[in-house]
Formats: sequence, C-alpha cells, structure tokens
Amino acid sequence: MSSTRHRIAVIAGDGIGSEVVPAAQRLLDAAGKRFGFQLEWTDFDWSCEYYSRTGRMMPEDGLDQLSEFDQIFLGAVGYPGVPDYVSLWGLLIPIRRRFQQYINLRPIKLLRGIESPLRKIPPSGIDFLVVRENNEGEYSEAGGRLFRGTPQEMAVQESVFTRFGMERTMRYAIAAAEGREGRLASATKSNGIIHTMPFWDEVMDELSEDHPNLDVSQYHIDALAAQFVLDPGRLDVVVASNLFGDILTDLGAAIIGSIGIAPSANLNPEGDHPSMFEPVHGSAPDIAGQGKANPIGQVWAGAMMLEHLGHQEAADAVMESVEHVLSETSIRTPDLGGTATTDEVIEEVVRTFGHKTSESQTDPATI
Ligand code: GGG
Repeated sequence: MSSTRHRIAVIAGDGIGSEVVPAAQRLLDAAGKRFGFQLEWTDFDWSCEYYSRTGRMMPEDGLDQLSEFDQIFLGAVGYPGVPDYVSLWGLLIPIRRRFQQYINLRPIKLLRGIESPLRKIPPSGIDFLVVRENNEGEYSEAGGRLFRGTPQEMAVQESVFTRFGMERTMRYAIAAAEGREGRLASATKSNGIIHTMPFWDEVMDELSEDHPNLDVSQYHIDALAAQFVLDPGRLDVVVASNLFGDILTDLGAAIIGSIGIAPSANLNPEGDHPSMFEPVHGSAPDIAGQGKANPIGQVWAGAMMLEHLGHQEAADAVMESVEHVLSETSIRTPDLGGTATTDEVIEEVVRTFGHKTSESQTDPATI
C-alpha cells in the first residue's frame, strides 16, 4: 500500500537548531511509519555559518527553491558575529513574507508533568492560543538613519498596519476563538501609540460586530502581560501585532515552564504556499554543542506541522508521548530542572510513542 508523501524543506539553522531538528525528525518519522505517511526531508544549510562563507543567509534563488516544498521545518537562526537583524531579515522574514505566512500561531499550554513558575495555576490549567500578525506591523523596513556619527544622529522606524493585514489576522483569531471557548483578547496600546493602535482597535471593533456571541476584550499590552502572570486562566485566544505577539509569547513560554518547549507555526492558511514550523526559541549559543538543548519545542512545532498536513491523529499521538514522558518519568533537559541530554529525551519519547501507539492499534497489520 503506498503512503502519502510530503516534501519538507529542512533549515536546521544555527546553534542548537542543528541538535533539536534531527531529534524531532526521528519522532516525526516514527509517526509517519505508524500512521501511514512519509516525510521526505531535504536539508538546506542556510545559516549564519553559510552567511560567513557566502555573504548571504540563503542563495539568491532560495525562496524559489523553497516554493517547491509542501512545508518548511526550521530550527533556529542567529549566531554571535552576525548582527541579528542580518540573520532575521536575510532568512526568516523573507520566508514569512514571500509565502504569505501571515499568521504566527503560538499555543501556550502547560503540558502534563511540567511545573509552571507561577505560584497560582488555574484549576483548568494554562491553555490559550496567541495569534500573532506575522507579515507587517512593527517589523518594517520603512525608516532610516540620519547624521551617522554626529551629535545629531537619529533613527526613524515606521510601523506598517494595513486594513487588509489586520483584518485577515483578526478574522483568523475570531474563527479560532469560535472553535474554542469564545473569548478573544486583543492586544493594543492605543493610549501611547496614537495612529496605528487606534486603527487596530477600530478594525477589531468592526469585525467583532458580526460576532455578537464572541466575548471580545481589548487590553493594553502592559496590562495583558500582567494578566499572563496573574490570571492566565481567563485567556482563551489572544490576537496581537507582530512585535506585541512576539514579546507576549516569550512570556507565555516562561509561564509554561521553559522557552525550550514552546512551538510556533507560521501559517499560510489558504495553503497556496508552504507554511513554516519552528520552535519559539532561538539558537542559544550559550548551550550549543553541549547536547543538552530541549527538543520539545521543535517536536511540538513538528506536531503542528503534522496537524497542518492533515494528520491530526499522528500529531495527538506525538504530543501524548511527550506528555507521558514528562509526567511519568524524570527524564528532562536542564532547562526543566533535569540532567538528561537532547538524545536521552527523544529516545524515551520515541520508545513511548512506539509502545503507546501499538497499544492503541487494533489491526496488527498496520503496526
Ligand atoms: N526558532 C527560530 C528562531 O531562531 N527565532 C529567533 C527569533 O529571533 N525570531 C524572531 C521572530 O520570531 O520574530
């Protein structure tokens, strides 16, 4: 019987990216075997190291090369010696924009077996979704530097908020909230940022009018940050601009135990282009090469990729194995207070995955 094949471009990138990506691939391959699909991986060595050799983060036709793939699986980007605006604007941001990956989806969920640093955890746990606008906003090339090296030196940075860009993001967030508990929190700062943020709020208000059953609240970003810490149980779906969403989700990652766990999906919801799946964390040069990076953020990003490819059952099984290992064993990397290596964690998750999924299979021929 032939199984579905998916062509996946792999950019492991820098630092711990090249440690956590192969670890996650092992588990995703096992999921493919078990659930009857095949992930055809193609590696690209685009990274800061590539930049040091070639003066570019990716070749001139890099985006054309990626357009041939179904999805992109990315590790981490950035390394000391290459300015971080070069690595981001030379690789990650062009991919997000060319492929209209205008949604950056970041689940904030406390996994079974992980202790949150928060003292008060709501009885229902922590489980909400951040929808980050991913193509415009504060991440903008508009602006410039003047009078460099003189006492009058100055910089101007323009944000770009379009009705089109905001509407498509907010509509996605509204649909996500309607599929969950019906609560949507919109991150604003209209008291201090007097052009773009009132515009953001107006568009949110307009769209909300068509969804009277949805409970929509606007929070100033500072108050929302406090809410993440003080009462995360009230949150269901959060919609935020590019920068606000980025900052909030590092805080979100912290309250679910470690930035090493948090995943993110850069989605082109229409499926006209590849989407890209990556952990929220960066390349972590301080621990790179030591074999102790947490692979769970990359694995969870992989589970989101499986879900996007239509393999919901496989995605659920992957995350069930992760949660089983976290809740039933003490095997965890140092960021979670353990002593295990990246390989030891993934070894145990793969072993559990084989065990648990074969337990739940009824037809031995498919095992
Ligand atoms: N996991 C990808 C990565 O290395 N991200 C680092 C980063 O700085 N990302 C910025 C962003 O998501 O806007």
